[in-house]
This record gives sequence, C-alpha cells and structure tokens, in this order.
Amino acid sequence: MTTNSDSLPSYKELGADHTTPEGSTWGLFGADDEIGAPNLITAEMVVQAAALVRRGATFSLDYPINHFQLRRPQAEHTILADGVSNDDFLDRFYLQGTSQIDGLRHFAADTGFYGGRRGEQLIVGDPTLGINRWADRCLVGRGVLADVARYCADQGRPLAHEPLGDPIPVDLIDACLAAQGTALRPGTMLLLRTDYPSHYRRARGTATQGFGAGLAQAPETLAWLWDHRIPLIAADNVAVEALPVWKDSPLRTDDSYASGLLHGALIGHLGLVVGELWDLEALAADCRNDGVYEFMLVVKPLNLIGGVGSPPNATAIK
Ligand code: UVW
Repeated sequence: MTTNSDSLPSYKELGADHTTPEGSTWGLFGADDEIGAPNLITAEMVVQAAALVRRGATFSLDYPINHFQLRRPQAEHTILADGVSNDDFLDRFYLQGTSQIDGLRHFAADTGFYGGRRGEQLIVGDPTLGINRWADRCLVGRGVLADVARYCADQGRPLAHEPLGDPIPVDLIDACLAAQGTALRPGTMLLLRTDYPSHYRRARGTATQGFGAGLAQAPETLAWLWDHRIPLIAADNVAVEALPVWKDSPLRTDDSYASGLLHGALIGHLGLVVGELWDLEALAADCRNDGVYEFMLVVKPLNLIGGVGSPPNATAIK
C-alpha cells in the first residue's frame, strides 16, 4: 500500500483517538501492514527520483563485512575449494555487524512491536515483520544527504563522539540542509553524516562501545521525522541516535543504557527504516564537490524470511 501523505495525520494527531498508541502509525497503512514508513514512497516518487540521475555516478554505501569491530562478533568466512570451483559460507554472520538496516523485528516500542505484534510471534522461519517484507517491497526513491559533520566543522564546532556523542537536534539538521540548499519532500530518505568512521579509525581498539554523535533523544526528533514523511533515516554512526543516550534527554527515565533510546519509537511506533554504519564518505565528498545533495537511492536488503536486520546493499546514483 502507498498513501498520499497529505491525507495522513500530523505527529501530534497520531493515536489521539486512543485506538492505537500515541505517536504510532499503527493502522494508518492498513490493519495488517508490515511495511511501515516505506509506504510513504509512491510510484510517482520513484519516477521523480530517477530524474536525479544526471551523471551516472554511483556510490556504494556499504562498508565491507567485518569492517567495524564493535559489540557484535566478526563473521568467519570459509572457502571450500576443490581446485576447479569454489563455494563459500559465513559463520556467525551478525546481519547488523557492520553497515546495516534494522528491520521491524529489531526493536519494540513500550507498547509492542510495529502494529502491536508480540515478541513471541517473531520466530525463525515466519515472515511476520521480517526484513523479507522490505526485500520484496524494494526501498527505492529520492535520497538526501545532510552532511551535519561538515556543517558543524565549518561553523568551528566539530561534532564530538567520545566520551559522549553529541546529540543532534532537528534544528541543526534544518540549518545544515538550508546551508546546503537542500529541501526535504515527502518520501525523501535521509542520510545523516556524523563522520563517526573517522573517529573510529583514529580511536581504533578503544572505540569499541560505539559512542558517537547522533539524533537527539527528544520528542521533537520523532515529530520532525514523521511530519516530514521520512521513510528511512540512515547514518554513518552506530545507532543513528546519539550514544550514549543524551544525558539531558526528556525521554530518559533512569540511568540504564537503553533508557531514552529512540529505537523503540522509530522502529516500533513509526515503522521507519533505520540504517547504521553506512559509508557516506565518497558520497559526501562528491556532494561537496558539485553542491548537489540529492540522488536516487536504491536499498535492497537480503531476502531472509523473518530476518531482523540486513546489510543495506545501498547505492546512491547521481
Ligand atoms: C541499538 O540498539 C542502540 O543499536 P543497534 O541498532 O545497533 O542494535
């Protein structure tokens, strides 16, 4: 199902009639919907996105498998060779180990997984809310890069990643987009550059916790994403949002690691595609060079029935 976004409620109106949780899009795209925010991308938007391809320049947005050594183990690659042909397989392949998208099975809101599904329904071999749904749908449309790292550096206030990741409020993203001359439109997939990978390279061996600048944990962030009708937000950091959780976040209720995280609301309530550890380096350099921060974006997760996450297999085309 795709929906004309003009007919959809604002963030403030979501769940106002108390038939679904406040701040959730449950039911908006049909009672049994398992696609979530990608429903915002219409066929017409895909056609318009194709017109953004002007030079035929292509950018892979995936780092190699095992590029980062963070909290998930590395995959072990075996090649079976008989001298004439080769087969290969991966052991311990954590699908969210390096560049990734989090599927709708990854995180529940405080009211449940997207659409009100319960955790015990989300079992191996069952397609419900699996990454297979987005693999079948294909995530294709207009992408925009917000190079917040560059914008902040140009302002003489580079983003900090450790010991505390800077929270990025939505007005900072707005200011960055304005400086770039880039406008968001309904259905735009947003890529947020924090330059975390440079920090990771500098701090190799010590940056294992993945602390880094990212979205500020604030209700305004959720409202901004929904009210701009953004179906996918991906960043080059570990969690899209700031890590550790912004210490002054109004969403924090205690000192635990997860308290105040946006993940539950982003994935469980809004059904957004959340991308992490994407390689935005070459794309950002090209956008700086030609001043064009919009492109066609093609994201094709693995078609794993019941998968929780996947490498994005993402390509930007200008
Ligand atoms: C968090 O859950 C914060 O990050 P990830 O999506 O990598 O699991």
